[in-house]
Amino acid sequence: MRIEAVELHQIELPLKAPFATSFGVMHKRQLVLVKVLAEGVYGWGEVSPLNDPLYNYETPETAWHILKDYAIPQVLGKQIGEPTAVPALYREIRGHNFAKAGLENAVWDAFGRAQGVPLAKLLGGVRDRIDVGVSIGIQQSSDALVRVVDGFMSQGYKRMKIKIKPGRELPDLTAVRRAFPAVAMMADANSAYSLADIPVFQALDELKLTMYEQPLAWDDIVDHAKLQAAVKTPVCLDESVHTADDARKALELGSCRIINIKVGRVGGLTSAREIHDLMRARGLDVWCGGMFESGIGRAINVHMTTLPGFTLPGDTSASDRYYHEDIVDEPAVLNPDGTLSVPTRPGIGVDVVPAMLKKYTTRSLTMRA
Ligand code: OSB
Ligand code: MG
Repeated sequence: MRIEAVELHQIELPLKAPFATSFGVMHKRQLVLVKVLAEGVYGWGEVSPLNDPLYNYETPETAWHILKDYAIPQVLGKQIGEPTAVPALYREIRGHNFAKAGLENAVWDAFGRAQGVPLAKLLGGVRDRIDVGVSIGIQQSSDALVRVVDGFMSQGYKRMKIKIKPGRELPDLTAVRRAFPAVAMMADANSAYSLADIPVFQALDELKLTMYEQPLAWDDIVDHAKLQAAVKTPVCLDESVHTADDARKALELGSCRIINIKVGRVGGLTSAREIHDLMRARGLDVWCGGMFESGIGRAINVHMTTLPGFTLPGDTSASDRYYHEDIVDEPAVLNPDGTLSVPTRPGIGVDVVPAMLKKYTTRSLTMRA
C-alpha cells in the first residue's frame, strides 16, 4: 500500500488521579496520535513517552520533531508490502523508539483494516481475552496502599504492581502481603536503587513477589546481572531493553529472567514481536507494560498481548483506571474475571471519536506525499 498522508494530533487527557513514581507525580497525560492514510484506508498509532524526559529521553515534543522532520518524510509516498518493512525506511534514525512506534503501528492498523483482519491475527496471536494487572503509584502511607490494592482486587485485577522507592519498599510491600497473603504482586523500582541495596532485595525475597522490575539504572544490564545472582526473585527489565539484541545480551549476562515489553520503548510491533520470539524460544516469560495509553495505544497493547509468549498479566488496565473519558469507541472495559476482551473488528478494532479528538487536541499537523 502507498502511504499518501500522515496526520499528527497531540492530545492532553486529564488523569483521574495523580500518579506518583520514584521520578515524580503526573496529573495530565500528553500523547501524540498518528493517523496514516493509504489507498482508501487509514490506521492509527500512538506515541507515548512521558510528558517529561523521566522514563527515557523522549517527550511528546522530541517525538513531534523526529516524526515531522525525519521519519514521516521517509515513509510518505512509499509503497509498503508489509508493515514489518516500515522500520527499514528510517533505519538511519538512531533511537527515538516511541516516535517510530507510533508511525509503524499506524501502518499495522491500516493493513489490518485493508485486509479485514484484526491486528491480533496479523501478528499471530492466539487468545481472545488477556489477563490484566494494575500498576499502583506510591501512596501517602502503607495503609492507604492496602486500601487501594483492596479496591483493585475487588474490581478483578489479577496482579498488583507496586511502585517502590528507597525506604518505603519494606513497609509498603510487607503491609500488602500481610493483608493479602495470596495476591500476585510485584515491585517496580524505575531505577531508584543501586548495588548497595542488595540486602534490601534479599529481604524482599521473603515476600514472594513475582518479580523486581528495573531495580537498577535505566541504561544498565551489567549491575542487574550481579543483583539477579544475589536474589531469588526474578529480575524483570523494562527501561534498559530497546531491541531483541539488547534482550539477547541481557540473557547472556544473566541480567533478568523476565522482560516487560512496551511496544513504544522497543520501537514498534515488529521489534516487540522479535523480543517476544526470542524470549519464548528460551522458555522465558514476557508481559505487556503500559504508558498510560489512550484507547488507541491500549488496543495495540491488547492485540500484542495475544501472542503466545505473553504469559503474565500486563499493565493494560481498563480505560476507567486512568481516564474519566477516552477518545475511542469502544474504550477497554474490565471483564469480571480480570481480563480484557480483544477487539474483533479489523485492525486495532477501535476508532477515534471525532468529537473527543476535537475536545482534547492541542495541536495537529497533516503531511502529504
Ligand atoms: O515503569 O512501567 C513503568 C507508567 C509510565 C512510565 C513507566 C511505567 C508506568 C507504569 C504504568 O508502570 C503502566 C500503566 O498502567 O500504563
Ligand atoms: Mg516499569
